Amino acid sequence: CGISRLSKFRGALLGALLGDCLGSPFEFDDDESPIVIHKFFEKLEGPDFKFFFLLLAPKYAYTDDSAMTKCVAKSFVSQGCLDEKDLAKRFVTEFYSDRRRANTYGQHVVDVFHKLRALKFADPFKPASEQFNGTGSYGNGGAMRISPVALFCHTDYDVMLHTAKRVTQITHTHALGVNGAILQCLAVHEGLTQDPTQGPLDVEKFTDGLISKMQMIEQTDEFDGKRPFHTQLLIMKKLLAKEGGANVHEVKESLGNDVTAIFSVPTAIFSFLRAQKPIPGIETENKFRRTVQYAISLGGDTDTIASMAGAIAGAYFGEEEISDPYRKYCEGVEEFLELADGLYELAK
Ligand code: F2R
Ligand code: MG
Ligand code: MG
Ligand code: MG
Repeated sequence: CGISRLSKFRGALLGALLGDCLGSPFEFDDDESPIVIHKFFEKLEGPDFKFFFLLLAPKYAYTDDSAMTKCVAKSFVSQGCLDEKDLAKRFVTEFYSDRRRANTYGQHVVDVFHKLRALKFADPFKPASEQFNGTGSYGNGGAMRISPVALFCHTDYDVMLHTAKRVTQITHTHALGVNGAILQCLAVHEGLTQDPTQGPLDVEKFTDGLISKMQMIEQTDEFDGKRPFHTQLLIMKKLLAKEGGANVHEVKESLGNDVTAIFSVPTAIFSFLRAQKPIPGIETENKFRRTVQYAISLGGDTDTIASMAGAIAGAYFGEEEISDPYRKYCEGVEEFLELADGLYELAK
């Protein structure tokens, strides 16, 4: 591959972090127009903004998405294996020790943290299984933190699926929550294995690969004979094939942009794939920026959709495509790069 594996590992974690930091100011601000978002990105890259930030050096803060991604990566690096109890403890410690970020978490996942702590982590999956009257959460909180699994398990597909499931089930046990995380993990993994120096990405092949994998993974008995993610991916494929590109309205309507995994993970994957070609109103040649900016312009759960899209883009392009301003103005960059290096060392 023309891009080093280390660069791809760093790109994946950096992409997840920067999508979260840059998307978070717009989360659920649905009146924000794509023009305002474009100006936000132009300003970040512009000279005035650089000067302003050199003087004051504030940073765009990360939210629960990156806080939990960090825990997953740290657990792998410190334990050298999947250790569910260790990971559950890290989620809980992170939540209770970093009060600045407490209100960025999902409304109900906090109950899991309370119970895990109260039960002294005796069974790291039990509190999650009790969510929503025992149906479990189908929020995107499992998918938003899954990128380290694609890195840590990149050489073994079956271990990767198993690990993605277990990492998710500490907080999300609903099949939609789990399969959403698996799909996002597969997309990051696919990004890692493809080589952008060998010509443009084969968008159709990328999509078909995910479609056939989800067809195998989704158990139809859980959904009245249906395969929800498989179905969403087929819709995504149709949108990608549209002459001149699908408009934002139809993307939001059909793929969604909310906090559920089913209506956000395919949207993030779509953002990455759509950004392989120019998008009207997004004037940049940089495809990492195009991916993240487009994901944010879809509105709704912008931090999470941009974070997931950013992780896929970063895994595909490597860290070289992620330009300086974004690194400089976002919180946590050094720590995430160190974690990517740690995962790379484990994977060597
Ligand atoms: N929480 C936020 N952002 C603040 C919310 C802003 C607010 N809505 C506003 O308008 O100002 N972001 C973070 O939360 C998302 C990840 O959430 P997670 O970890 O999946 O949490 P949870 O609580 O488990 O699920 C989220 C919601 O999904 C619905 N839901 C899930 N399972 C359900 C079920 N079985 N039955 C019914 N509803 C279910 C609930 O509404 C949950 O609250 C990310 O966006 C992250 O950035
Ligand atoms: Mg807001
Ligand atoms: Mg968040
Ligand atoms: Mg969010």
